[in-house]
Amino acid sequence: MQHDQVRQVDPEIADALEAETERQRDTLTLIASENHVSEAVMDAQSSTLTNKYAEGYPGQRYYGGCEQADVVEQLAIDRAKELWGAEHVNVQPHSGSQANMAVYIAALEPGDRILSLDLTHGGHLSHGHHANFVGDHFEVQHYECDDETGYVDYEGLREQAEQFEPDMIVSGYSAYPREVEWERIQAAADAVDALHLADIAHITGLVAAGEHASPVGIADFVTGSTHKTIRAGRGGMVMCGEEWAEAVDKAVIPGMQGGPLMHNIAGKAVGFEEALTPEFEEYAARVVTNAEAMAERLQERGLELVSGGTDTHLVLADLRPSHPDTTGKDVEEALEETGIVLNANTVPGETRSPFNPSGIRVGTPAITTRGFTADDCRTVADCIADVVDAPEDEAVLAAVSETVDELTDSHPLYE
Ligand code: DSN
Repeated sequence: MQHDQVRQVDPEIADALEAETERQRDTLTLIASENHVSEAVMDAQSSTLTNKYAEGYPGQRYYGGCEQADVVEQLAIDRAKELWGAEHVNVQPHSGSQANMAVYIAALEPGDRILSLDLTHGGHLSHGHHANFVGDHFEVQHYECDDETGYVDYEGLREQAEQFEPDMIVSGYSAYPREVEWERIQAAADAVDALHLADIAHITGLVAAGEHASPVGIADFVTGSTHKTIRAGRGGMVMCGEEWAEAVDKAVIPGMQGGPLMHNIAGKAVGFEEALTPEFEEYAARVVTNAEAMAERLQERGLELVSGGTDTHLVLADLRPSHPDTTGKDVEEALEETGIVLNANTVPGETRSPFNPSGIRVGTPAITTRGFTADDCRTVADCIADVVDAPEDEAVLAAVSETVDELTDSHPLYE
């Protein structure tokens, strides 16, 4: 991918952009939150809509000249409604975290209580971590996954909700390999009269394609990012019932944002159009079967997986039982040398620091976009296992690097 226009003005940035495309081509993106959007989505994101201010909503803007902005945003909304079956959708949040922020602004008062999954068990910063503004502005307690099973401790969550009496329970996770039981969380919320926010950032595409149960129509609010498994333009969105529509829209603007990023909303609309096709359903199904193949092979190679497998797009391996002296960071860094890019991750019952945790998180959305099959994923799992076994062995790293080259050559990207 050439950046000739940029090059004429700014060769340093052109070099970096071209090198980034090369990096994505020549490496395997296994970061579970990343994907490779289509050139159509990127085309929309680099359109003249980047110039346009469009505060307000379609048909009700504070600025003139919003005719095309209205067309684009309305299409994004309509397509999102079709994909997820929501009554009301706001596509303006700049990210998934800001989508969550909009819900807190719409539904809570400072000091209200939030019950959410602990970050080290697979939660997210924006769910109330003490280092995030949410932890500062609200009283937050965390529920956990069961250390033994790796599944959300739904019973513990229910008991904690009864004691803590939260105003909101947050579900939906960043490093959770299993299907979330939305109804059980809703029942815990109903029992204490709490609102329920389901953050499906990681699994938007799986939910849209019916590969994961949907919380829409169960939880009061459903938030997501739009560039992960759904593979659309970068950003976030909020879905809710009509009763919350006005409060959510007001929370987004004027509550927390000014002008929407209309070029990104165009990218969301284009990606949503792509996701409404049968091809996308096939893609989402393959994301899951590829993750299952990866999980199976990693287990055959002696790695212990949190929850013993996966129902989703990601696998979380706990290195402690099989490789007590190897950390997630050791593996992340060694794999990066070979061209495999994933992230070290905390695991339930974490005993190390979040900067050098005990696990690795492996996701299949991006390699599935490149056309990887289940067999390819087993090969990738072997590469990972080889490096976990010998992260400092140069011969092993060289052999894995060669396999990565073969895999990237046979699955070209952005030709
Ligand atoms: N950074 C994303 C992830 O990797 O899960 C979440 O925001």
